[in-house]
Amino acid sequence: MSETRHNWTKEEILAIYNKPMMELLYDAATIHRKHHDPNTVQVSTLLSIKTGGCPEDCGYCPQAARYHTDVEGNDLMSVNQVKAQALRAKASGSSRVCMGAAWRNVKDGPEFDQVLEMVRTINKLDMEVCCTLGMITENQAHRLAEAGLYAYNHNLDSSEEYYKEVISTRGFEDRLETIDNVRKTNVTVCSGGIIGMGEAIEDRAGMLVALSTLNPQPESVPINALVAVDGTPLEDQKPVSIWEMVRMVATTRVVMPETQVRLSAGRTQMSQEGQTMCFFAGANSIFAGDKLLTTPNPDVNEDMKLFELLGLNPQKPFIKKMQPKTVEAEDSQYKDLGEKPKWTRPSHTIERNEVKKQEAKQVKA
Ligand code: SAM
Ligand code: DTB
Ligand code: SF4
Repeated sequence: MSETRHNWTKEEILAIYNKPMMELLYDAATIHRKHHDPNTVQVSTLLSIKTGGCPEDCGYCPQAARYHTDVEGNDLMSVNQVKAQALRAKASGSSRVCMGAAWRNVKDGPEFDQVLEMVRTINKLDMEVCCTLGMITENQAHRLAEAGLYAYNHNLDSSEEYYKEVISTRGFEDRLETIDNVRKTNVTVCSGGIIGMGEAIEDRAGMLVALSTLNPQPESVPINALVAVDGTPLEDQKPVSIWEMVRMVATTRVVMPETQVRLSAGRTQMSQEGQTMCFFAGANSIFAGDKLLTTPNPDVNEDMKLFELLGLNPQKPFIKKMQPKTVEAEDSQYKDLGEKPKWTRPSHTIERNEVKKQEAKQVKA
């Protein structure tokens, strides 16, 4: 029987990851169908509500201002623009809209108020609403919850050790604290990471230890394959093989039996057969739409053809949890505190990030 455990060790997780493929697939698929309908896949649409110009140095990210990438920055979208996009997403079969902002953390003030209004607007369209806005305080988490937020995405990205090789401007501990702040509300937690950044298999296992030992475990775990974007410090990383992706998905499924495992960035590099193996291994969610935040994603029509071919059905909204009620701004219990939280800034040197920053300065000069 696959009971949810919160005491997985790195050794145990490595042993699962390294099982002979047929055994790993069989175990993961068996656990998957005990906890989920294997023919249902949840579909989310991403919307970049504030693009580029981010002060962080995340080595994988095309939106970091310090690197020279082709991303065009945009100010915060209007509530009406967001509503129009959400309606399009709903018409194309998505049950959730995930709004991403290229921010280090949320700042109280008019822009956050506008995001809260976006959350209220989408919840009223009877869609699940997710946000990924960087670090948030407990009060900000409560304000999002009151607006009707269904999920908050905040990735650990890698193991605590490898995280330091990729990002120097924000700390792993702060990521955990944000997840903890979300947990103090009724908003569900979406947290996962990226493979293919040059990390060891031990780091993948380390990330899964950090996620699976959270109690409760995240309701949703995105597994991203790095999209290596020109100009970022990770531009030259080799694409991860489909076998690694399948192993990562299957291992995630085994250690987090109840979570929604999301096959996230990197699907354009995967064949339909490869994605099918990931679904068999326990992935039961995808991001649909021709764009992720700034990079390409498979065509929606192609995704829907694959669903038809495989007999997969998109999940309806609010199957796992009731729709949150929206509290209007004027009735809110939680005030704008004008908080100035002190999130840590480790500031160690990551050689490849420095090199890319210097190169970008020369291009811009
Ligand atoms: N700025 C916020 C933050 O970092 O929390 C929210 C947006 S951020 C783009 C959300 C997540 O997207 C990151 O944590 C990372 O896991 C993923 N991501 C960003 N760039 C990626 C890339 N090139 N390939 C794969 N995943 C990526
Ligand atoms: C997640 O884990 N992956 C999504 C979502 N959460 C926000 C973002 C992927 C971004 C890929 C790079 C880009 O398109 O900018
Ligand atoms: Fe900024 Fe988020 Fe990109 Fe890091 S991942 S540079 S915090 S947008």
